[in-house]
Amino acid sequence: SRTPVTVTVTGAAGQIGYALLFRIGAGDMLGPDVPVRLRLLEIPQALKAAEGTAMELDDGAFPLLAGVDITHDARVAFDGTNIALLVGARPRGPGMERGDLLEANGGIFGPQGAAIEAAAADDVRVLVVGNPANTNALIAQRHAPSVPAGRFTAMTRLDHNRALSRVAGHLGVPVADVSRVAIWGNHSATQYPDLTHALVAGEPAAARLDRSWIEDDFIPGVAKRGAAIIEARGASSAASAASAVIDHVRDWTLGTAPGDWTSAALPSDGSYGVPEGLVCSFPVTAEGGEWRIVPGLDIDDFSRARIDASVAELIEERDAVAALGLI
Ligand code: NAX
Repeated sequence: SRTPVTVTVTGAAGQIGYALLFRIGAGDMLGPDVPVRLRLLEIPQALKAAEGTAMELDDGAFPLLAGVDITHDARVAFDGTNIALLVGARPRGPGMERGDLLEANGGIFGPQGAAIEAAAADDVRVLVVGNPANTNALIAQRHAPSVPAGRFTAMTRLDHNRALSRVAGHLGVPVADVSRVAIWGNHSATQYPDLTHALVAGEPAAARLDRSWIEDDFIPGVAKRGAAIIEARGASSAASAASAVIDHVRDWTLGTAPGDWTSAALPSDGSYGVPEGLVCSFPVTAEGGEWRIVPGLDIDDFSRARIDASVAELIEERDAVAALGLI
């Protein structure tokens, strides 16, 4: 039997953790032949709740689950880890300014990046879910200089999946018929969900979509979907976010479908005019365990302005954390 893959989940006692851990245990993330050892990182006040979740994982009797360790020490949590899912973050509290939020999260993601640098396996792959996800990923990446920068990613797969589903619902087609949608920029309200290159059953989607639907319904509907979920459910997206984590890591490790792409935020190589190093969402493919930004797409004026606006926000966040000495 194979050596288990070590997967670290931070914020494991939170609501995304609760949905995510059982999907991992069931083998949905790495495939049905890959045993997994889980490491749960939580803050001391939440360790007891994490232990409760671990008891339920035991009760799942998952054949692929080789063990569950729980700790509040990042060095222990990331020791030998192959896949690090950074879900736990500091939420914005009442009266908290954006600078306070960035600083509080810098205090989490800087040390976690340093612990990954010091302790993780050579092949470590990192996905940041905790918000502000792109900039938290940038902070962690800068604290792990010997890990290839491209191993640090932030999650825009939930936004991508929301976009796929919204197009499919609008046109009355199965989700599987929709391909080549893209999320550009920041995982925030400035993100740009792009249908310019989208296909429906292999044909250009644009031919079947009104410009006004795209601009007045689709784009704001995807960008504000998180708020709509909170309004309806009384809590932020959790199971859908966990499902997007599963999709992101599965595609990263096993590869994207031929002819299609997905979306992920990763350090820019300068593609599409996005400043190098900025953790920005792009259309991407994965092969051999590495993401590649889809090259050579035509960017029209509307898309250019939307991408630039979201990138400008990422630059502001980067400059703010630099000014705070967090990177
Ligand atoms: P919860 O508040 O339910 O859980 C967060 C957990 O993180 C808590 O149990 C807390 O104790 C823990 N935590 C806090 N600081 C920690 C630290 N330093 N080390 C380890 N654990 C720590 O939030 P949940 O709904 O699970 O959401 C988690 C994060 O995902 C939030 O930042 C949220 O904004 C973000 N999201 C990101 C999404 C994305 O698409 N990128 C979508 C879903 C979600 O909103």
